[in-house]
Amino acid sequence: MYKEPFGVKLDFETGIIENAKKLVRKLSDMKGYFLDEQAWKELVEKEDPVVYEVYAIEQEEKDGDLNFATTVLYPGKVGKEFFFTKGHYHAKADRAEIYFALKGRGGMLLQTPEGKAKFIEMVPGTVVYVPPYWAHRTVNTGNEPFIFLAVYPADAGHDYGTIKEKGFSKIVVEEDGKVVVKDNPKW
Ligand code: M6P
Ligand code: ZN
Repeated sequence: MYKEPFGVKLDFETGIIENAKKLVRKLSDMKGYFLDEQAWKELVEKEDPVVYEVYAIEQEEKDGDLNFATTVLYPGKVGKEFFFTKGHYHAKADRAEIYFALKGRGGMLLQTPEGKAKFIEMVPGTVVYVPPYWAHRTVNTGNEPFIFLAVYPADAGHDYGTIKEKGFSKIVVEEDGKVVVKDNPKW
C-alpha cells in the first residue's frame, strides 16, 4: 500500500542524479531528425557525438505517481540547427510536465497537434509549464551543456511517432551568430 519515501542527490554541475537510470542518445540515434541530412551524415561518420543524456528515476506506470529526470543536452549544431532532444507528445496526451533549468542556456519548443508552436527561452532558474496535449523538445542554444530537471506523471509515457515523421513546425538555428526561431521549410 505505502511506498517508501526517499531523497536523492542531484549534482547541479553535472546533472547526474544518484541511482538514476542513464540513457544516452548519440547523433546516430537521431536519423531523420535534423533538417540538413548531409551535415548529419558527415558528423555521424566523423565522430557520432553524444547529443544528450538522461538520468531518470521512474516509477511503475500508474496514475497518480510521478517520475523525474535530468537531461544533459550538449552544445553543438547539425548544419545551422542547434542540438535538440527528440521531442515527444505524451502517450497519455493529457498529461502535463514541469521543467526546471539548472545550467547553461537554451529553450523549449512546444507544439499542439495542429502545429501551433511556441519557443520559450530557458536559463538557470526558469521553470516551464508544459500543458496537457503539447509536444515538447528542448534545444541547446549555448556553448556549454544545457542541464534541466523534468517532473512528469508516471503514466504519461512517450509518443515519438508524429514528431519523428514531421518534426516541429519551427526550427531553431544560428544565423549571423544569433539564435533564430523560424518556420520549418519541411513542415
Ligand atoms: C526530459 C523528460 C523525459 C524525456 C527527456 C528526453 O527529461 O521529458 O521524459 O525522455 O527529457 O527527451 P526525449 O524523450 O524527447 O528524447
Ligand atoms: Zn514529456
